[in-house]
Formats: sequence, C-alpha cells, structure tokens
Amino acid sequence: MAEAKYIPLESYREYPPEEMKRRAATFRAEMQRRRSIRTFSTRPIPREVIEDCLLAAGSAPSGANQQPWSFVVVSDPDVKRQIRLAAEKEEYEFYHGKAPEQWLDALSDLGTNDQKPFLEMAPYLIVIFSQTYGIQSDGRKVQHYYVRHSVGIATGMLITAVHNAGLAALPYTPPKMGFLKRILARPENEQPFLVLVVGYPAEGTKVPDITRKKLQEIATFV
Ligand code: IYR
Repeated sequence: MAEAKYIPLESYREYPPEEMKRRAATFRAEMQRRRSIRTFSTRPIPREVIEDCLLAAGSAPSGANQQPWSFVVVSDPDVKRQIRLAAEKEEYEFYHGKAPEQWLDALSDLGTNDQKPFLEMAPYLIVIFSQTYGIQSDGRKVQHYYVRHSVGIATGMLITAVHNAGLAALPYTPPKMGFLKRILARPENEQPFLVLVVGYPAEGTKVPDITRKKLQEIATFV
C-alpha cells in the first residue's frame, strides 16, 4: 500500500450564519428557475463556456477519485445529424410498441414523441460516457468503483454549471444508446450515460406545466 500524502485544506471558506442563510436561499431560488427545455435556438455559444462547465463537472467527487467519466462535445453538424437519425430510429421503436403503456403514461405530461430536432438545432451535444474500468498506460485494466454514482454526480454538476452560465439544457437519454459509442468511436471501456443538449432556448420556448415536490415530500429530519 502506498502512503497517503496530505496537504492543508486551503480552499474551504466559512460564511457567517446570516450570509450562509442568504447564500443557501439565493442558490435555491437560482436552481428552482432551472427548467429542462426541448426547443433550442441555433445561436452559437462560446466554446470557452462549455470548457469551464466541463471543468466544473470534472471537479465532482468520485469513487476512489477515479473520475470515471468522459465528455464528448459534439458541434459538428454532420455528427449531430447522425446522432439525431440514430436516436429517432430508437425512439420510433420506443413510441410505437416497445414502451410499456405505464411508461408512456408517466411521460404524458411532457408531450414527448419520437422526433428529436433539438439534436441538430442545439449548438452543443455533450455526450457523457462512464468508464466501467480504467486503462493504464501499460494497457492494464483498473477496476473502477461506484461508477454510476460518480458519473451521475458529475452530470448534475454539469447541469448546474450550464444553468449558472445562463444557458439551458436537456438531459436526454435515448432508449438504447449503443449508437453513441459507435458514432463517436469510443473505446471499449466506455459506456454511454446521457446526452446533455446545451444551448439557448428557441424563441417562444414552452415547458410542461409541472411542479416540484415540497420539502416535506422529499425530506425527513430525524
Ligand atoms: N427517450 C424518450 C422517452 C423519455 C423517457 C423519459 I424517463 C423522459 O423523462 C422523457 C422521455 C424521449 O426522449 O422521448
């Protein structure tokens, strides 16, 4: 076992109680404004913003600090088109027979269907892959731990970073995702996790009239 090396915690900041309350409430309100959208403008966004959001996501905690994620940022119109066509093929099957009635019922408030034009309209598709294992420089495989937890946390932080930058996003999960690995030619240790569609909302974007659970419904204090 290698000896652990420790350094002083210099980045931590404590706030006086009043400031802590103000910050928590301000951030809560900021996050509550976030909505997933399904209609995007083609307006370009600076690549630098995406890079910063990815670095924010990459600061996520992960099992054994293995950082078992890869982000593939797609802006090439041809690649976006390939992804759209492959996704719509899977979605067609999903909406025309594969999906259980119960699942379609659960989606009814969202008004989704098999058409996914946003995959071509939005300036960026961030395709998130989880690395089920790592590959060392000598080619040896390294076991990764808590991969889905880790990638889920990083994805949440990416969504938060994108919202904080004043952009909108859609966490999109095609019914079958194998085509993402194929189109983007990813290595064998990577599995598609989610597509984060990022951009500005299209003019006149509407969102489903849905609500969020109250605190008493989501939390228990013991
Ligand atoms: N992938 C499909 C279906 C879908 C599934 C869930 I769970 C959603 O929250 C929304 C949609 C689609 O994107 O239409």
